[in-house]
Amino acid sequence: MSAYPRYPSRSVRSLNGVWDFAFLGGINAADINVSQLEWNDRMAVPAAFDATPRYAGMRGLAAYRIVVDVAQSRRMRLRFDAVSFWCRVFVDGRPCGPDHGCGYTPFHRDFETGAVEKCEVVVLVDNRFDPAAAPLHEIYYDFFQWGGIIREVTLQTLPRQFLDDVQVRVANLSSGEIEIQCMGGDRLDGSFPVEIAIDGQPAVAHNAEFSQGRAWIRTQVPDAKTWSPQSPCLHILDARLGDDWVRVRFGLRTVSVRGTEILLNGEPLRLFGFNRHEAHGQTGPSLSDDLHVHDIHLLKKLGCNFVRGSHYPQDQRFLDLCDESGILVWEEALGWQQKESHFTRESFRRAHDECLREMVSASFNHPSIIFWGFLNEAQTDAPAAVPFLEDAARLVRELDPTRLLTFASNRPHSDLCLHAVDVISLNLYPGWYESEDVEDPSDRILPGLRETISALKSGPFSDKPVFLSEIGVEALPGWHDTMDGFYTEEFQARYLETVLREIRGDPRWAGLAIWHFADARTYRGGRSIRRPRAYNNKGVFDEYRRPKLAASVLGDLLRECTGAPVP
Ligand code: ADA
Repeated sequence: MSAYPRYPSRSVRSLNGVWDFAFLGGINAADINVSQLEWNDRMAVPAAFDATPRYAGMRGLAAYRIVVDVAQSRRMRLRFDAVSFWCRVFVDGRPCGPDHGCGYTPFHRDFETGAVEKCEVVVLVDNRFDPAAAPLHEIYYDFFQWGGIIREVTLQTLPRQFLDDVQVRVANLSSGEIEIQCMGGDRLDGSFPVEIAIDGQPAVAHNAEFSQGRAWIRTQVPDAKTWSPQSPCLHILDARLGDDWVRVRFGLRTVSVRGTEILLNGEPLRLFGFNRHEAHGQTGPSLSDDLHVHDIHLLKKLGCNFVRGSHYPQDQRFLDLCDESGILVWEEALGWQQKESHFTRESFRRAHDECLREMVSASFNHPSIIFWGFLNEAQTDAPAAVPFLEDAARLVRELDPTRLLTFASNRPHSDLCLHAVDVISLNLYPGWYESEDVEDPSDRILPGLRETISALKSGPFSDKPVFLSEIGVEALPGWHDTMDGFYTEEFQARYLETVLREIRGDPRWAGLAIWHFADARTYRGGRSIRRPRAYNNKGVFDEYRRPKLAASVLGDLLRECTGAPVP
């Protein structure tokens, strides 16, 4: 269960476990009567059903079922941390709320109980690519998209009056003053007393004026401690409204830009780390707590201070661990190389906006997150991209003006959208792609990096930070060869060492995120012709986190870059 928010006054139960299951295949949800399904199998929740041997690689409609104990005549809340790609929730045979079509964001569905003690919950889940049902999922993405209830499910009993969310912003870092945004359930309106207690200190009652469901409270954090990678101090805030009590964890830190520098708590900071897919060789997208902890340990052991959650909203449990470990995070909406045609499709815009809203709402209080991102390598040199990206940027800044905005561009010289973000981020692969014409692509690495940064130094964005958001090469696990060429672990180690030394030595780069942390399953079928093993093998670990040569040689260099202590 994610560490925060907590609801001490509500009954909150985890529904993780083994549910009834039925794979329905090519049928459409509209043709299903959930009361007449034959439950002929069982499936773990959370898990991807198509990561299990029986349903490996199968796409279609699936159904999950659980009978839950409920309080009589109460409002219940089902919270799903992620269901991929698309789902429709039923309670006692009746649809409960709208369909949900983004496979990586938390959402909830509420229902009222009558004079009953149990309710049947059925969830229809579909992992087929369907631009109408799941506009953000595309078959051409270079990462496998699994299906199922892939993150945890909880069931809450709500009080009559409740707080939907509590967001904490830093008002003044040096004094420890914070601004708390309370979101009242059912768009609370009017004046209500809200008690605020911080770190177990005596509660202070505030007369909160709710307008359209929101109220703002300013207060001081007693014994305020700043959050930083070196000292990831966290504070606990309790907010009580009537019978409801919400507990959130937050960190006091600010992130900003000053010319070409990124500042954390007013001090220049350079970022060095990895891109990480939330995927594992055994479980696919559903990582247990121990696997998340394992990855954090490896990131810290390598001396990283940064991780990009590519290319979708992250599991809240991983973000909790980043908060506790002082690893800075780039979290982004689901997307990969969106085309110009996406930007004029209303269904895509609606889905993209919803993904941004759900991501920011779920992750707001994580001090580790310093960047919001979206539209990885989208066609942002197309004219239609400009208004789309500007609108998305405006939405994110409305939702959260406290963090920096960026997107990973692979077209630095033609991009039309770089003006809309705070940090210019570039995915570059010199000496890997487009090197078919040479026998030793290594000669392309430094010229490729230097030409790009030089052009930006003199261009219209010479006053913005530039971050190398992706760079890397494939290494097949265990492959060594006297020629040390492509796909050998030696070539990858040498390539990354060259890149890391270059970025470390040129302060015009705000840092880099290596592509990527661990090998991750990608295309099935014809598209995998470009991906040996049907994996993206650019990890410095394989998909089971077994280290390649690069993982053994980069630690000292990364620690020199971040100042992290030797483990
Ligand atoms: C792109 C993309 C990554 C991955 C990478 C690669 O930069 O953002 O998801 O596909 O290329 O391995 O080529």
